[in-house]
Amino acid sequence: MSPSSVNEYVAQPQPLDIPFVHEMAKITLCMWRSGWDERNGGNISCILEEQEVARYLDITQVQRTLEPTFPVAELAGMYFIVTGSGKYFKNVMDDPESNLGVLRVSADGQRLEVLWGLSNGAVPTSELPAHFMTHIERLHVDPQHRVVIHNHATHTLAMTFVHELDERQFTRTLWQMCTECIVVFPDGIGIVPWMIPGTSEIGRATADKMKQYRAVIWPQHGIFGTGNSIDEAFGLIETIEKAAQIYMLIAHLPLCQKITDPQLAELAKAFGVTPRTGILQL
Ligand code: 2HA
Ligand code: ZN
Repeated sequence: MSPSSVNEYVAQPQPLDIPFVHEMAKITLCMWRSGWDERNGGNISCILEEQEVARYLDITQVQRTLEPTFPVAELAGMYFIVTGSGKYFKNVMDDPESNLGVLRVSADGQRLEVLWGLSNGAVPTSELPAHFMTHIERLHVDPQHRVVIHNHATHTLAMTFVHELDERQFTRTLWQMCTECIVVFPDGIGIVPWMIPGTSEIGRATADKMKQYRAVIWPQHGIFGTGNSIDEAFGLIETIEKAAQIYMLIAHLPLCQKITDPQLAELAKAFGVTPRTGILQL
């Protein structure tokens, strides 16, 4: 008998062979290496298509269910990959199954069904209220919305100690720091007051800002960025963080020149973007 006639083995995909798992492992490692996700800092959630999930996982097998403490009915039937609560971003690449989870919101919108990962009783990120409420609001604005990323971007956090927390002033300062900023986030950035993390209250406040903004700053804590892909949400945070870094490098020095508001308006026009009104002083 040849080996092929007895071979009934069906290869199971290794976690890192699953594209949406690999992408999460790659971005969490990248964010940890950037120094923005110390210890268990930061969390990510991405909307997945059912077809995409069903290609790699048995979507008929619910491992366990969780009861959210906030409303998720609008997300009924949707699939997500999320980071786990208390998990360290530096460890995701080596053990995706312990540090990430694939969830489905139950058809009645009352429960979360764990389909894969979050092994050994792990639970989704403590910031799930902010993530899920943000997904709901961003989907209203943009049906292509998919990703929410939270991290503790160093200079963005530092800037919230020394810059006034007025959204317009903060946005204008960021736009002035790097030429590309106004092109990348012409809608500006939202800021919520300092609040206790992990609560439905900060989740609601963040999601309310997300009706208008794709990025929201939590003073003395970090940032939330959203987008249609991990690249887009991460790119938005990277751009804001770069501007904040420049600010923290120059704010205490005498300036010899800067990008003027008329130049910023001209730039926006050249790139075909419309800056949020009332920010540039023209
Ligand atoms: O636990 O960043 O905001 C991770 C966090 C909480
Ligand atoms: Zn945080």
